[in-house]
Amino acid sequence: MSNYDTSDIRNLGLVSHVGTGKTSLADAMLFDAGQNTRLGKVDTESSLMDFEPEEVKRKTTISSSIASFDWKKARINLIDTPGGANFVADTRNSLQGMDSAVIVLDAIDGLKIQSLKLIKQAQELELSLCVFINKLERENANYKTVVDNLSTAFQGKPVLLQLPIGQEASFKGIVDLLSKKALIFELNESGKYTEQDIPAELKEEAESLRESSLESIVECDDAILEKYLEGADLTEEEITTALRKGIINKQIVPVLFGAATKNVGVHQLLNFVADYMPSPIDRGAVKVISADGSEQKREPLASEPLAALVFKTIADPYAGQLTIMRVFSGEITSDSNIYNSTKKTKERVGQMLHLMAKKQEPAAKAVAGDIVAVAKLKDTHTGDSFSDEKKPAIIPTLSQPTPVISFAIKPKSKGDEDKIQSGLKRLMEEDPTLQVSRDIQTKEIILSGMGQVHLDVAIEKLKRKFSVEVILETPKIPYKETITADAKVQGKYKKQSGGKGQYGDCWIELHSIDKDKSMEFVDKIVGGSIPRQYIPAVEAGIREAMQEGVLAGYPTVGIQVVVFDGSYHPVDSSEMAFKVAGSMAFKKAAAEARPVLLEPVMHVEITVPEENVGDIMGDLNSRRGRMQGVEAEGATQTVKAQIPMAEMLRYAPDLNSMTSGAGVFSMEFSHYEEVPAHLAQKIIDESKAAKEAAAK
Ligand SMILES: Nc1nc2c(ncn2[C@@H]2O[C@H](COP(=O)(O)OP(=O)(O)OP(=O)(O)O)[C@@H](O)[C@H]2O)c(=O)[nH]1
Ligand SMILES: [Mg+2]
Repeated sequence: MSNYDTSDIRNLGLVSHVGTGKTSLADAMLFDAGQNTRLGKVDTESSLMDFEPEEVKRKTTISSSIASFDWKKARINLIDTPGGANFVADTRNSLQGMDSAVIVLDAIDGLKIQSLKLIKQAQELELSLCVFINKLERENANYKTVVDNLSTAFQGKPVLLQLPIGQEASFKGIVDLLSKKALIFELNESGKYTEQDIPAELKEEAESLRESSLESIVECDDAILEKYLEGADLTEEEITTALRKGIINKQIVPVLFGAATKNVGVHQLLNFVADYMPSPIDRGAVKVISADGSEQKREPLASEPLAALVFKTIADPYAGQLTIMRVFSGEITSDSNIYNSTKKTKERVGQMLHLMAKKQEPAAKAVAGDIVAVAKLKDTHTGDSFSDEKKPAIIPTLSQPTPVISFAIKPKSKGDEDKIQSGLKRLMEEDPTLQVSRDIQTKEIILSGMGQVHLDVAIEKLKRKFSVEVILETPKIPYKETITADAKVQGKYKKQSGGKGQYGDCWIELHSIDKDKSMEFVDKIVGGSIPRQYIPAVEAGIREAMQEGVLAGYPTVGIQVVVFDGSYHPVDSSEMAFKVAGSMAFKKAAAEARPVLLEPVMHVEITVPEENVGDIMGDLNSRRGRMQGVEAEGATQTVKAQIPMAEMLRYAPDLNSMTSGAGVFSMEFSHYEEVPAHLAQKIIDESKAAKEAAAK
């Protein structure tokens, strides 16, 4: 266990779309830092970071891993995140533990949609970013194209700090533009290299790149810029200062190069992280919402009140739950009590832990800015905040993405229903995008998630961790409902016949808002027409009613509800009565507001041999597909389209037969759209019929 201060900590993430080499890079960093005796590899199932059986089997990261280790004077908390769209919630949550991230791209494909989305979120969280262009030694590497496409993706300016020496089979190493040295690597796995002069054929290019990078760097510091413009020579220290400043205030996105599986550029990346990436001190204060709703700041100091955020939970059937948190301010010692300000409960923490992938190491305490784990908390989940009980505060979190695919599930052996429910409950604690519900019409257990792979993994975990086997039945389309017009109605619940009665009365207006939002509640009650204490009950009644939409029983979204008037009775009014009134009002209003059915539309990419493209496009038409473009890559073409999920449920076997097994496709959720009227009626009728059948 090493001794370090907040200013030594680097909370660093590896973030980007699937398969670019994030885990390979993490493994190489751990090897170089002496944390592993050999270079762990995803391909040979020896990765330290992808250790869960479901990850090993698929050779892809499913759940982020954390490794804390020392590099020179820095203490690095490395977070390797999944790139797959199925597991994006875990990546997004993990961003909240980081101060900086390396966007790992490969030199073949460069940026892809999922990386662009993640870059956007990282920028919203004000993380400092750099780019690592990986796989330079691989066939078809073309780093120049990748670099050319970077500029529009970032708020900051991409600035090259290195230049590759050769690429594909002729890749030899990198030029460090600032020190003007060529690093020629052995390209085995040792990471060994020799420092040489820049090769003659690269000298000119390196010199002009250095000049333009330097110009971007000096712009980050006015005094140094002035000196530079006057033509004076800059010291190494001045360049370092300006670069560090530019990274911390997000003006600059440095670009570095390497090949993770060959251990090229990894040592240099670690040095770069230690020297330039922000510590929690550089990142500055975190914004918290205090108990009275006001925004406050908490500096990353031991002397500040505690503010910590749980960004990950791991369910273990034997060891219990492992809670992973980022301490933003204050500190936590082992064997103490802490206050969960989200749940308003106290938790007892035992031994504080640091993580090394699968292993846990004891830590005496968590200093401000650190990432730590604790075991066996009772009632704490991902997204919860810990704070000083006397100064309760909550750290705002990113919203969770909503599930896009649902399957009915059945136990393999009868009588396992309870075991399924309790196992799923534990899995949902580690993964908030996994949802379990009952089909209101058919009473089946419905498991919802971010994609087929997500649910397959959940079922494998259920078997491995909780020894219960289930079968995925027919997929269900997660339709939603929304409104297309405004409505203004009264919801009045009155029962006054002898004894204490019931009285709740509210007037509400519905307005349509963005379909990505579920509901916005606006309280415009003035003069106490509804007493303050009953307004949350009105809201609760409305929210409950929204869960079962008026058209076909699907959740209603995209609605602003304004409560603007009402009345009460001094004796008969109760929370219960106002809840019923809210629910009545909503049902009436939604029916009047021209409700419509929404369906999920998927972004689909289908790669097929050239001769099949005609058939594929014809078929997409019959599936209500909207073409987005076709890209040729050698003898194959990739068709991109938006297609309603309902039309894609049996696509895999159909594509197989259209292309004699040569075609592949991937799909991810894109957005919700209104179901065409003639199809909507059929869905509504089916839902009614199912409901009636279940009621019999
Ligand atoms: N040739 C070559 N292959 C690499 C390099 N780095 C990674 N790979 C390979 O790329 C594939 C994906 O690597 P991973 O490290 O699992 O990629 P990832 O970004 O963690 O992927 P996800 O976790 O699925 O998002 C594996 O087959 C690696 O062996 C590299 O520098 N050169
Ligand atoms: Mg990975």
